Formats: sequence, structure tokens, C-alpha cells
Amino acid sequence: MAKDKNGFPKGFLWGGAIAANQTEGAYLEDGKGLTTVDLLPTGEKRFPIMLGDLPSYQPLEGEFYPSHEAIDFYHRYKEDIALFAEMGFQSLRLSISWARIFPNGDDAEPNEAGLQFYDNLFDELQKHGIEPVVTLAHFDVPVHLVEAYGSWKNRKLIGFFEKYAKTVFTRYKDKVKYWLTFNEINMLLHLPYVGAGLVFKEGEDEQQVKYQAAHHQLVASALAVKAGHEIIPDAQIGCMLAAGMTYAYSSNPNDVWDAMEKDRESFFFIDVQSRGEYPSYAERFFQDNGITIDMEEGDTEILKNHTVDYIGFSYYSSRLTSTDPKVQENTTSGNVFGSISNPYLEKSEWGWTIDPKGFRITANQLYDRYQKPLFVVENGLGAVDELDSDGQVSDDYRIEYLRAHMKEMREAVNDGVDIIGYTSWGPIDIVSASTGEMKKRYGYIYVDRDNEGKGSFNRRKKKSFDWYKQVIESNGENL
Ligand code: BGP
Repeated sequence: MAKDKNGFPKGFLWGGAIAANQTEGAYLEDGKGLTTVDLLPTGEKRFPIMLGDLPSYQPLEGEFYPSHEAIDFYHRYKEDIALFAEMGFQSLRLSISWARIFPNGDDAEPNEAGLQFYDNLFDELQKHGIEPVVTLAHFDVPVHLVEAYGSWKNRKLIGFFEKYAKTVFTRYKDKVKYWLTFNEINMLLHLPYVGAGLVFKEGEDEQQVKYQAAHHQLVASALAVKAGHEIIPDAQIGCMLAAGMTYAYSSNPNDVWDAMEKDRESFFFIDVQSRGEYPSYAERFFQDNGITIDMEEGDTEILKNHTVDYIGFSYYSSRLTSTDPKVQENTTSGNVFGSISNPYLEKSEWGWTIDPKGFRITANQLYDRYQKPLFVVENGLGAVDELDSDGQVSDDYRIEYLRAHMKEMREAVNDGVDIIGYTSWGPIDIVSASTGEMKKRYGYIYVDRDNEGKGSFNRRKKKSFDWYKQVIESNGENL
């Protein structure tokens, strides 16, 4: 592919990434059904639920649920898209809320008002020349599917998801070319409620349940790829991995092996989605852990014949592992991958390791493994932003984080890695997925809204807004 002198290919898709549940709000408007995220409050109850301990299928009195209003993108998307356009966005990654289209997930007919909303949204993007990159499932499952079927534990979800995917492919076939199936599909192992709507019963073998649910998602993903290719001839359909290389803490071969196994835990999903079959190491892993995957005839063929066109991934941090119990005590907070602290690297206010070089390593690793185009669909710094006396946000720390990562991405491109685009996470402040907070901000645009749901929802540009604008304008030359 032709490259500019700075190393980024011509036509590289610069932009930002958001998700329905963290942005839209309007959680029951125009016929939308309740989703799993709508039952995730802020505060202490949030984490146990994310792990699969759900107290109720209805929101509880006295709890604050940030997804219910989020940042009101549902009503303000025109204003927000105009700001993205002003920064020069060439792409916007967003997700469709399954429950806007099929409120219960198993409805006979789709909800026209929900379909219309995304029609309007895509038209608005088209007006500004912004290419949509659409995730089918970003951490939200219609609650009815959890209550009535046990969510992805149940094979029936494959059919419901396939119907949903076909419905949106057919409706938006002239408006959307880039798709992603499941956001951070490996998150299912770490936050099973978030990744797959899993709620565990007393005494249930959680690992068995997770891998069976994973199989269902993998088949559903392949069937979505199949349908997408049939319905939209030039469609590009990708998978999406929460990526980040695992380093060994020491040169002790035990540490090195442990790091390899940790990476395989994540690669497992993409090996199936991209290579089209269960990796050779899976058999032993299943045996050692007493896991049996219930497959139906035809599953292996579906997986084999409908692999993804590109590899989407998020990158925030690298990970570090050790087999030494003493070293293990030093686990970083706020990290669902159970990484230990890296003595060479700084951390964000939420304990996430900051490792720009790890971004280059990860991109190289993924490209070596899959030899398919990569799309960086999430990267960014969650930080507390303070307004100064003029009401401005001087977020130099964010610029610094992004600049360092983009430089390493450019190195990766020059290493020969085929990267087709970069959408930074949360170009406008949105609700944090892990904590539900508003004060963990990623945006170039500030939103007046706090952790308790107070604020005017007004938008204002931060210092990073103009910086990102000139990054895009120069195709990454002026970082
Ligand atoms: C990824 C998710 C996003 C997102 C991001 C940042 O795991 O795909 O939805 O929110 O991480 O995480 P957080 O919002 O917890 O800071």
C-alpha cells in the first residue's frame, strides 16, 4: 500500500470509537429493551455483577445506573458528529444496541424506531464523509435473553444473534462496509457478565460454562461473517480482541511459559475466528481443566469457511506475569488480566500500565500470527480532567500518551505491519465500562456530567481537540 513519507498509508482511517451503552442513554426510549449493562450500577455492587452475580433482572431502587442516560448521545448525536467532523474524522466506530433492534432479543419482528435511529445516525456520518465501523455486540445482551435462556450458555442465542445480524446487514448494506462481531471477545473469560451476559448458579463449573458460551459466540460470529459477505458484497468483517502482549517477569523459563499460556488464553478466540479452527493447544487445555465443548455437526465447517477479513483490537497496556509467589503479590489494581506491576513502566490513575513500545510489539505479534490487516479500534488514556479558571481543559498528559502510542504505531507500520486505521477510545467523554464512572475521561471533548449523574451535558473542546485535528490533517506526520 502507498505510504506517506511519515509512514502511514494513504487512506488510513483516523477517527474515534464509542459504544452504544456507554454513550447513547435513552435506555428505554423508542421501544428499546433492557440490556445487561442497564443493570450495572456504579459503586460496590458493580464488580460482583460483572463477574456473574446478578441480584435482579430489574434496576434496583436507590442505585445509580450510568447507562440509562450516559451522555445523551441518542439526542445529541448531530452536535457530536459535527465536532468529530471538525477534527477531521474519517471513521467513527460505534455499536448498535441489539435491544433497540430486537427489544427482547427473540422477537419475531424488529423494532422500526430502533432501526430508524441508526439509519439517521449513518446518514449524518455520511453527510460529513465519516466511515462507520460498526460493532454488533459491545457488552450488551437483551436482558430477556439472560432471564429466559441463560444468555450465551444457551445454543439458541446463536440463532437470535444471526437473525439480528442479518437484519442490520440488510437494512444498512448501502451505508456500512466495516463491521466487527463481538467487542473484546476474550473479555468473556475475565468479566463473563459483561462479555456474554453470564450469570452463575450456585455450584456451577464456571470455566466449563465460559468455554461453552465462547463456542456459541464463535459460531455466531462466523455465521455473522457468512451473512455479511452474502448480503454486502464489499463488506469487511472483523473480530475484536482486548490485546496486549504478556511479558515474562524474568528469564526463568517457567515465567516465559506462563506468559505464553496467558497470551494463548486471548489468542484462542482469534485463532478460531481468523484461522478457522480450534488451535492445537486447546485440546490439552480442555483435557487438563475437565472442559468438554458440546459441538453440533457442521460447527467446524462453519468456523472453517467464514473467517474474518481483518483483526480489530484494543490496546491500552501490556501485561506482566511471574510464577514466583513473592512477585505475584505485586498485582496492579484495576486490571482484569491479573497483571503484576512492571518496574520499568508508569501507570495511569486507574493502575493501567502505560507502555507505548508494547503497542508496537503487540501489533507485530498479531500480524506475525494472523497475516491479516489490523485495525486499532481502541486506544487511549482514562484520566481525571480538571477545568481551569477559564473553563478550559489542558490535557497535555493525554496528548503525551496518544503521541507516544501513535509514534510506536508508525514504527509498527514501518516494520511492515498492515494497519488500516486507528480509532482512539472515547473521543468524547463517555461512561467508563469497568467502573461506570464519568470522571474516568478519554475524550478530546469534555462533557459536563459527573459520577452522580449531575451536570448540563454541555460539550466543550479540550486542548487535545486541536492536537488530534492536526494529527489527522497531516496523516500522522505532526504528532
Ligand atoms: C474496553 C472496552 C470499552 C472501554 C475501554 C476503556 O475494554 O471495549 O468499552 O470502555 O475498555 O475501559 P474503561 O471504560 O473501563 O476505562
